[in-house]
Order: sequence, then structure tokens, then C-alpha cells
Amino acid sequence: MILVNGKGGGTANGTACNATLSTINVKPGKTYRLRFIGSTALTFAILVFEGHETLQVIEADGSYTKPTNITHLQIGSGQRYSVLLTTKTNPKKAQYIMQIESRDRPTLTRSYAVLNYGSKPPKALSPPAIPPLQLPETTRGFLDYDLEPLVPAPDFPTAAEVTRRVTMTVYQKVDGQTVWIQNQYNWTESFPREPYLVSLYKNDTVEFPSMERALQNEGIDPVSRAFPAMIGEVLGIVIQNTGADKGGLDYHPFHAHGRHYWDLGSGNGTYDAAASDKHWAALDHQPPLRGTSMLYRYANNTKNGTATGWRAWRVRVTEPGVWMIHCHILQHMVMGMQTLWVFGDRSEVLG
Ligand SMILES: [Cu+2]
Repeated sequence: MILVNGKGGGTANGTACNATLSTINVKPGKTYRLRFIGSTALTFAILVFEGHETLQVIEADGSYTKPTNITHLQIGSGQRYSVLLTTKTNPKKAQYIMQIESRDRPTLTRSYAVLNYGSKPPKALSPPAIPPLQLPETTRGFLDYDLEPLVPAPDFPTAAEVTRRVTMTVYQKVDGQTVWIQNQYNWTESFPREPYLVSLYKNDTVEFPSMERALQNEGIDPVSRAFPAMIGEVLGIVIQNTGADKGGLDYHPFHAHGRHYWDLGSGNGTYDAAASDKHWAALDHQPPLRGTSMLYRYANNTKNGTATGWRAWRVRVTEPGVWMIHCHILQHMVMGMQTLWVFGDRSEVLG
């Protein structure tokens, strides 16, 4: 079940779940800031408020944005949004439903919360027998190109400042054990054997990544299984979705540790840097800073290894250290969908 503030009921994987719902108490004619935190392990969710068709996003992943109108919120694991909800001045009833549903899973899970205008908590807190709202399908490219930082970042790197492009190709290997690999490598609890930074510091189980080897190997150093970058570089990182051994595709909310990145959007097929740069030049505003953004799937299946869907980031490398970039779905992380990025040379990282 999808829980909202610890409660939820409706339909979980096809099974009715008649549990109590959370209440959000509101007063008429006010504007509320609702903070949404996608703390799901796996679920990619869409939610709508009955009778409150216009919401405004004002913050994403901890950075304020210019107010942006939405009719529904789409939120993946690890994503955060602040949304303004203006309540009715003359509500026609005491309770309105918030309906939330999973997307892109084999079976739909549907849950609810209650927006309560009444002075007392509502008596009936059970989920409705029939879903009152029709929610949209997955909105691929949700808020891409729409969100604009409230205050432009002084050090936003232009397209001309990009020093290196790195494509991280994600792939599901199904023979034997099912694992997720990035540029031919997975990263699980068996690699490395001790915390990475400790290994580098002690110079024992993991060698400091070699930029030379990485440049010959699509950005990843095969010995340390890390993506190295020098302080001062501006990286264009493209995360590329591909068909699994058996052709399957999935969505992945990709999350970066350390400094947030500028999110350049997403699309089907493969990334076209020239087209993306032209698109942004025409928009005349900076991309939003994000900590987690969605690598969509554009079909349920394709052919083995076929590139279907990308997401592009721009990263100004300023913070020395060892940083993870990983899918925020816990199950995928355990299956190897994690990468390590070492920013800075040996003396910058280890002091
Ligand atoms: Cu994933």
C-alpha cells in the first residue's frame, strides 16, 4: 500500500485494503504549502486532489523554482516537491479526496488521503469503494523544461563550458542472476569490500581511479569501477536506458550525491547534444537544479540493448570527494544499479 503520512487504503496489487486514511485539515480561502517527499522504495506515483485542479510547484529537491502550474503531481522515489494548494472559499462538502496511484508497475496500487474542511475530523476515513478520480497515465517528461530556478545560479555552466560528455548506459543482465550494470559494471555489496573512501585513503583494496584508463573506457575506470573527474570540469552526463537481455525496460529515478546538477530534460531514443543545446538557448532560462530525476521507459519491451530513453544532466565539478550516482529504487541498488564518481585528484580527495 502507498502510505501518506503513515496511513493508506484502497487497492494494493489488486487486493482491497480497507485501512484508515490520513487527514490533512484545512480552512477555506487559504493557501497551503504541501511538502511531498517520495520516500517509496519502488513506487513511482501520481496524485490528484479532487476539486482542486490547479496546484503550483514552488520547490524541487530543495531548490526554489518560479511558481509552475500543475494539475497532478508525479513523484518518484527520492524526489521532493513543495506545492501550493489554494483552498476553496465556499467548499461544497467537508471532505475532498487526494487519490494517489502507482505507475509503470505490473499491477496498479491505489491509495487515498483526505483533505478535511470540517471543524472536526471526518467520521468515515475509509477509502472510497469506487475511485472518484481518473488519473493520467505516466507523464513522460513531467516538468522537463518547465521548471525555472527562482533565482538564477551565478555559476551555471553554459553549453560552451562543457569539457567532457559521459554517457552512462544502464542495462539489465538476466542470465543467471538478474543484475543492473552501468557501462559494463555493477556495484554491489561485494565490490568494494570496505567503504570506498577508506580504501582509497589506506590505498589497499581499491586503487585511486585512473583518468587515463577512464578516458579509454567510456568514462569509467575498470580497475576501481569509478568515474573520475577533475575539479573545474563541466560534465555533460547522459543516462541512457536500454533494453534488457530479454528486452524488458523499466523506469529509474536517478539520484546524485553531493552538489545538485542542472537537469536538461529527457526523451526517447538517444540524446542529441546539439538539439538539446538549441532547445535550451530558445527557452532563455536556466534549467532547474535537481537531486533526483526520472529516466523514463517509453515502452514495456524493446530489443536486447536497444537505446530507448535518456536523461541529461550538467554538472560543474567543484566538490572534491567520492560521490554516488544511483537509481533510487532500493531493489535496483541491491541489484547493482549504483555508480561511484571520484571528483578531484589524489591530493584533493585525500588531503
Ligand atoms: Cu532503477
